[in-house]
Amino acid sequence: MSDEEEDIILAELSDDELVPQMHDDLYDGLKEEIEESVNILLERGWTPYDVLTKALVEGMRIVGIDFRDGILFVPEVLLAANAMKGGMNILKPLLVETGAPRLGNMVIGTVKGDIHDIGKNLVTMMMEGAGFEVRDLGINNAVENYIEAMEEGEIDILGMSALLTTTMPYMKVVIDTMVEKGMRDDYIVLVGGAPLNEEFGKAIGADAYCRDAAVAVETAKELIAKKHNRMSA
Ligand code: B1M
Repeated sequence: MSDEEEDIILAELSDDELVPQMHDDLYDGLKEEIEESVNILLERGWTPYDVLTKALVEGMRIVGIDFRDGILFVPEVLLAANAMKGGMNILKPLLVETGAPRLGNMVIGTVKGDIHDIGKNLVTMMMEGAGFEVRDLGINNAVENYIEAMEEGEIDILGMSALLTTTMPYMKVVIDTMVEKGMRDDYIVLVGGAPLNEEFGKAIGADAYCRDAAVAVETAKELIAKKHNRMSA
């Protein structure tokens, strides 16, 4: 860190200065600074969603570009992820806080071989905030974990996340197993993660591919409403 950077007083920056500073701090894995800045933006009246998307998610997008280009490596990206999680922990209760009626139950997890969980955690928060009850299975989930969790509770939606081109095909393993067990039609299956697209979602037999957490919420609401209409028809 340069001397100049050490002198920065975050609270004295305008919003237009603070947000790029947060992108830098995330890049540098500075968890405490990220937490302080998140609190500053909230105190200034920013919505938790705006802080999340404009400051944190955008910062992580920049990290992703330099990771791809070999400028950042795993240890640095882990620090960035840790800083991001610090910010997300402050936002979580605010995003989850809801007077919304219960809309349905979801099980979500990152697939086998994959340990990326920031996107999944974000989807979990937004779904909870929208009124869904979410059971988060964490990372690296074999098909058995998903099946067991669905069989254990009154689950409406299965959500799967994958961030690697090598792990995304595992989603099809889970869906095929659901078909084999005759349980596929009982659930709404939503998939997401940076390397996926709509075509892939269709090809593996998911109900929908969700580009981001907000789309996941909208899609879940829409498909749950359709399911209820079908059941009451
Ligand atoms: Co990884 N990594 N990583 N990584 N990592 C990517 C994914 C990569 C694209 C980076 C790059 O090269 N540009 C690349 C994948 C390349 C590919 O497959 N084509 C990659 C690689 C190669 C790897 C390793 C193999 C690196 C190595 O070891 N050499 C390794 C693999 C480990 C493993 O999983 N087995 C690895 C490791 C890691 C870290 C551990 C260092 C860390 C993860 C920390 C953590 O998650 N706790 C990490 C990170 C942070 C990233 C990047 C930089 C950021 C991912 C992220 O958190 N994004 C990522 C680059 C990128 O994605 N551009 C990269 C922010 C998050 C909010 O977005 O996860 O996309 P995202 O989630 C979004 C949507 O996708 C969607 O909604 C979310 C919110 O809007 N969504 C869903 C996600 N899941 C959903 C589920 C749903 C619905 C929507 O269900 C209904």
